[in-house]
Amino acid sequence: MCGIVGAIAQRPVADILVEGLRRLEYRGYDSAGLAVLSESGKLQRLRCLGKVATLAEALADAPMPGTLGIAHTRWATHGEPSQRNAHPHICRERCALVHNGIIENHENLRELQRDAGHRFTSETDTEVIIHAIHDALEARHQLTDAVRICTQLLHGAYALGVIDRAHPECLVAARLGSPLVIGLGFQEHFIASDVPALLPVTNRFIFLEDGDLAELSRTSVRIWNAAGEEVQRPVRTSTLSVDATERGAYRHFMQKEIFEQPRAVAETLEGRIGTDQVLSAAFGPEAEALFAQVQSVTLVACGTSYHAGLVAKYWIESLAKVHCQVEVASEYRYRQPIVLDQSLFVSISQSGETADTLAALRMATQNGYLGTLAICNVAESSLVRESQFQLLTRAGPEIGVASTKAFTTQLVALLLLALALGHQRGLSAEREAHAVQVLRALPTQLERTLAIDADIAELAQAFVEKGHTLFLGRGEQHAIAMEGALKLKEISYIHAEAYPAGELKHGPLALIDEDMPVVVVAPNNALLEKLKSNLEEVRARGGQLFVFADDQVALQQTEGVRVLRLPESDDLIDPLVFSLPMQLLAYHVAALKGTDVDQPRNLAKSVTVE
Ligand code: HGA
Repeated sequence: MCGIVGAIAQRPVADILVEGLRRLEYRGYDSAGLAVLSESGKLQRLRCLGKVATLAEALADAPMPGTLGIAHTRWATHGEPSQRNAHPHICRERCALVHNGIIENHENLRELQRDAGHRFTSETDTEVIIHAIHDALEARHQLTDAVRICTQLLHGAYALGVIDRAHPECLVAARLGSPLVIGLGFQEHFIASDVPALLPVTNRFIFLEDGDLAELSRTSVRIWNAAGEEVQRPVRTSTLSVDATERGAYRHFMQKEIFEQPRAVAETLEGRIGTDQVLSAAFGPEAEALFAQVQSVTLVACGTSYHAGLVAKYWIESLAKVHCQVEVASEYRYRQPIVLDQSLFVSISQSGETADTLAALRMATQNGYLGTLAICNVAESSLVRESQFQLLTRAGPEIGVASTKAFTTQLVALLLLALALGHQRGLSAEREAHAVQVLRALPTQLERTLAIDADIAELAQAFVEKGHTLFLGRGEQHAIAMEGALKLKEISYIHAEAYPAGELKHGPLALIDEDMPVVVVAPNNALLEKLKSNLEEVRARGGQLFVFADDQVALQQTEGVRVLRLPESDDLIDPLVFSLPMQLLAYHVAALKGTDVDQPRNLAKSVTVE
């Protein structure tokens, strides 16, 4: 959340900064701004309410020449989205700052600074940072030292980019709890919240660690760790192409990402399954020994990743016969959970920077877990670095705020985990071999399932005018119903709730009428007959049913019951297969409504704040 870009170069940087923001816009898009130091040493600043495109237009009207600058796209936490709250924040026309994170002691600092004569121009928590840096600069500290002194005053989370009129050769960055990378060019250096921002200018990156402070000039990069020691961090070359973050011929990133799923799933499986078994070494060389000891699993995540965890509970219990609990990270981190003996802690996150999930992992490392495993889409993320074991999903960059391919690749990773645990705990060789075969065919199965797209585009008409929708499923499909409801809420703004179908009669049935479409996830499995009875209960009360079923399900399309057929698939992978129509339904409803599919209101991706 919130995107930061900074550049120190031999060439004008304003356009590089704005292009970087455009590529980070998935992180926040309520306002945007940049500050550039002019050749004459003046701080120029431009800030706009709204999206980066508005900023780009304003910049075209009033160019900002200069070779040192910082920029920001905001997802407000403190203070409404407005021009005055947009970053960069400036103190006395001298120094400027962009910030991602939350300063928890901002009220105390604000009071002290006000008493000391500072005038506040925003309601943000961020503004105290630039005043503190200013005061250290006025006390004759160099910019890097001033930022160091300031960070010692801060409680909370931050990624910072700072420039100062008196230091035209210097861009300073710092991070604690929010991500920040350095991009290395030839006689030019950059900072950004995420790699894609800088792909047009470099493919060489340094990933800052928590507590790091960095000083960038045109020709050098120096980094100090949390203990103040100068350190060398490894330089990594990104294999991402600039195109990987482009929309191509698709109308929206979300649509592109839905259709990328067969490939993303195939890549996530690559090298991780053998002829007839899961290759446990894919989790790390010592994973096999660890899995042999596991007696219980705790899965912790937020949002869509949490839904992936809910599905995995069924797999882990049935395949590995291991106790499994699934927790929402923002709740778990503030509980005093009982950790069972020989318990494995598994965190799930697309970005690996999700603040609550990261905090839960940090708590878990103190709580006597047998081991920690991260399932994540970003190799260099904090979650991956701080976990003992990792299994990377290989979804590629996901730009649409509503997660799609990150979710299905998480499901694949979790199914691999369930099988690897099962392998150590008596899962029969035949069952494992069968699962591996099914997984191998999964990308093709998903490809075939996507052929339902045109039917769903037509079906979406029935939802556009509705204000509420109910999603039903049983067993692991309840989690898929939850994910379907979440997708619809996120991008179409239609209220949607998911229930285990058996719970209908305990309350939600009261809501049913012809204005409340009911979406049902109905694969041909052991619970189908029970589910059918629940559908009768809806029909008997005039509810409109939209049932996603596979070819083998004996269900008639009748008045009030619309049946959408998916190609028959194995029970094991049904949660993956049935995720696709849920995503497509939300997508087409939102596209018909004309909402901002990729950047829905009030939301942002990569939730790096609490
Ligand atoms: N707290 C700052 C930055 C917000 C942020 O990082 N969001 O993800 C603000 O509200 O401006």
